[in-house]
Amino acid sequence: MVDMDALKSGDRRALARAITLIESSRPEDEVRAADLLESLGPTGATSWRLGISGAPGVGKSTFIEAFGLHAVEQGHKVAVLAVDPSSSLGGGSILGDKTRMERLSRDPRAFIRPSPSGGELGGVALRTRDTMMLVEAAGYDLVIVETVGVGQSETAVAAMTDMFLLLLAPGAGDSLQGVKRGIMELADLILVNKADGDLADAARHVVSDHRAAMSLVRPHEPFWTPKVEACSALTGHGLPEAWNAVGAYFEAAGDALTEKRRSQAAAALWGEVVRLATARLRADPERQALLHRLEGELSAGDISLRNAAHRLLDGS
Ligand SMILES: Nc1nc2c(ncn2[C@@H]2O[C@H](COP(=O)(O)OP(=O)(O)OP(=O)(O)O)[C@@H](O)[C@H]2O)c(=O)[nH]1
Ligand SMILES: [Mg+2]
Repeated sequence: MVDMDALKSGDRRALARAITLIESSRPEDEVRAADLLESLGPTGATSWRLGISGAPGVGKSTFIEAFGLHAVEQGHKVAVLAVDPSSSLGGGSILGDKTRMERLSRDPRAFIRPSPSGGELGGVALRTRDTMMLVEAAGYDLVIVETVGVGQSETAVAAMTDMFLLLLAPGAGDSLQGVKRGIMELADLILVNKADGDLADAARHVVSDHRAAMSLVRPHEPFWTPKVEACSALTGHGLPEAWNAVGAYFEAAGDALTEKRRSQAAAALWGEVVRLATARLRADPERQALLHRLEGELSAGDISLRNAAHRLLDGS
């Protein structure tokens, strides 16, 4: 059983137990997890939900540790969650290496949780979303959701957070061409990390290239023009400015945040309906037999794909 009072008073064991329940794929836990989430009531009224992405090695862990420690020094409670496409495929987890956030993970004002493993991206994202509600209920008011910049997961993270931060670093693979345009368009703040030592000059160039590129991108929030800044997670250079930029975003967002979250929740609801409906259809033996027949008709050219899809959905 999850002790709600303990969870709400910030008890880490109760929180960890609740997250384990949310992540469980046992059918009997589904109902308990749903009940638990409903008993939370609204969460996060004053929280900042920050998505962070960047290619492997740009310095996400180093940055989140330094940024997180800065935040707790300002009086915040910081939770770090992850959406990790590699762990969905049974590989390692980006937050598996808590060692790289050693100081933050030891800080009582911070809570770090690796990505739930297993399942497709949609399922992992849903569970991360639920976990976000739990950590908010437990009093964490800065929720950082990390993902690795390699695929679809950036979109999933941007769709569950208030602000999306893209980390770049000078060097191979991080040139303007290296970053997918679609991901840049999601960014509210681009930070060019490793602006220190020998890399400082190169970082400046990456900043000016991306400022030029971003000036051509249509802002996706009416209240905010995306910014590009340099920083060094290693030396701390530019971190207070990054913190201020995040603060400025939330100040500018004001009430618009409520509306943004509302439409994010609506989109997540439809996403979940699609996932559930697909799973139900796939599990239906009659549908499987029908699918088998339709496959034959499809390959013989007797039916169009769209008609086959309609029939599969209708079950006739
Ligand atoms: N010079 C310099 N090196 C940095 C900086 N931030 C991180 N690094 C180094 O870059 C390497 C990768 O840093 P991580 O923080 O592990 O990067 P990451 O993005 O979390 O990497 P993955 O978890 O593998 O995706 C490490 O050797 C860090 O010490 C920085 O600001 N300046
Ligand atoms: Mg990392």
